[in-house]
Amino acid sequence: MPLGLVTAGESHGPALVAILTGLPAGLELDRDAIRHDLARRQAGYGRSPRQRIETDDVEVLAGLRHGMTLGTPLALVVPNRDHSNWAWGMSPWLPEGEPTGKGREPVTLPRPGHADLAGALKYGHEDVRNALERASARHTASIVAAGSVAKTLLAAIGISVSGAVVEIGGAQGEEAAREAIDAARRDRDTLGGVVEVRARGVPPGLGSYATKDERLDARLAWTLMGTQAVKAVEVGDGLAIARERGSASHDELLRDEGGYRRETNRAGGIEAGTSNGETIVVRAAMKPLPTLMRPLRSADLTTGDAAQALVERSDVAAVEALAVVAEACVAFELAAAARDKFGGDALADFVAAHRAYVERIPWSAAT
Ligand code: EPS
Repeated sequence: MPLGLVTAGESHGPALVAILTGLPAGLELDRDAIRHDLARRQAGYGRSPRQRIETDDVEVLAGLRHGMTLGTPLALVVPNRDHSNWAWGMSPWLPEGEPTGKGREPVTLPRPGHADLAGALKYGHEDVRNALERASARHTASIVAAGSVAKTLLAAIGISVSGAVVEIGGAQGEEAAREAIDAARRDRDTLGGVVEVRARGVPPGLGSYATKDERLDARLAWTLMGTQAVKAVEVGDGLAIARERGSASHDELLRDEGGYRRETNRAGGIEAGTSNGETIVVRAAMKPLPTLMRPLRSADLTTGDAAQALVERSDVAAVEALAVVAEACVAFELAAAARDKFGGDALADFVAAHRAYVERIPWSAAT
């Protein structure tokens, strides 16, 4: 059974849900580690006042007993605390009683850059809210919960994954980034940015050149591009080496008693869709958030009249959150690729297969 993930949940609905399949039995999960990752995703300068309402936590409904995975589907739930303010507006069933709280009025002013218009047209929604609720980056809380579990599985075979901010609105370094966010907030504007994820301890041979579906770089690009607001993905020095010669852009192979090694890592740890034993390095670029306090031009969905786009409570920048989300995405795909390589419906078998493999090949993890 390959490692799989299905998520569900609307931004202001009762909860977000993640169901993981194919997790080996016998993996000990740490509730605090998942909580820690959920809190990391919520932190960051420039987030919306929504984050003062939410204190994300995880509930487990299935697949775990006394902290140990059972080898059965693992069902995770992250409740939306803000739902209490939207209980009528986002009621799963036809609500009873007088309309009350948020979400009563239909939204008909699509925001440029958001899912609003495409979603309303595609699905025939007259209330844009029916599209924007699921498209919301709130969804990433369920991805982070699943990614946290994936990181625990990877840790069992010595792989660690961490995400970091590279730049926000073109500004590098924390102080410059804060200033850029403050300036954008003053101008009632938003910012995007770039994040980087590094995975250490990945042995050669995860993924494969055999088919497109198996290529590890394709899987990482898929999961990162599938994340809200991401518009570009880069593996290693992908963009820079497109302008250089081959002699300057490939990582030469050296061999010592530890096995093969490279002095450079311009390939970002992946050659021909297969991990090569170096640290995996991927970057994702995020567009500026489309909910603007000084809205762009739009046209009303019902009347067709020119209007300004919807103005809602929103973040100024969520690049720090993306660093945590991208880490979770990469961790999940690496865990899936490791599960493909090492099998193991029981954790001990997964670990033993990894050990036998790394003993067979001339490679040792960098220290
Ligand atoms: C989001 C809009 C904002 C963000 C939200 C993503 O939500 P709200 O409209 O409720 O203020 O806060 O992100 C989260 C709630 C979160 O937990 O990350 C959007 O439109 O994508």
